[in-house]
Amino acid sequence: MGVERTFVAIKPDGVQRGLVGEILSRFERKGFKLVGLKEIIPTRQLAEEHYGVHRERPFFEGLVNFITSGPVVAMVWEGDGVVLSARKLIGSTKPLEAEPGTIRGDLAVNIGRNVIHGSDGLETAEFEIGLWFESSELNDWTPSDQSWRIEN
Ligand code: D4T
Repeated sequence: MGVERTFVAIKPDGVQRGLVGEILSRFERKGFKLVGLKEIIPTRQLAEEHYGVHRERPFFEGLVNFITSGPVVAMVWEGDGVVLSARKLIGSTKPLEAEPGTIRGDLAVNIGRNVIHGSDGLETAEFEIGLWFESSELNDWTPSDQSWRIEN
């Protein structure tokens, strides 16, 4: 399938605060298609690979401790332009700078507890989907109302 996919994860703070349904519904209502979903407490190895680009940053250790501290809801969403659009739905990394109407703008105040992650580009999305999911965990399916959401 050549359709665009992105990786999104509700971090432990979002799960602990009971925001899973609220966040899922925003992606559903936008019109994207959920093709993978699971709850997982990440191993340190998974967390360190996921945040590998930040390995030298001072917040790396705390970030890995946090992301491995409890359940994460890992998702793959599909649709035209979904990588960039998901970043827009999520909002700025710093919740206090995130616009109202975005997930972080509405639901978070702290950069270290910013509720959700979304891949920041096509290549990152491919890497992160492969890191968090087996291909057998991803589903190709056609929503019965698809023709109402996309131009055919
Ligand atoms: P993630 O990757 O979690 O979606 O966040 P972003 O893509 O929006 O932002 P990022 O990669 O720059 O940061 C990754 C992660 O690290 C935390 N963080 C970041 C932190 O705790 N302190 C900091 O100073 C920064 C820059 C928040 C998100």
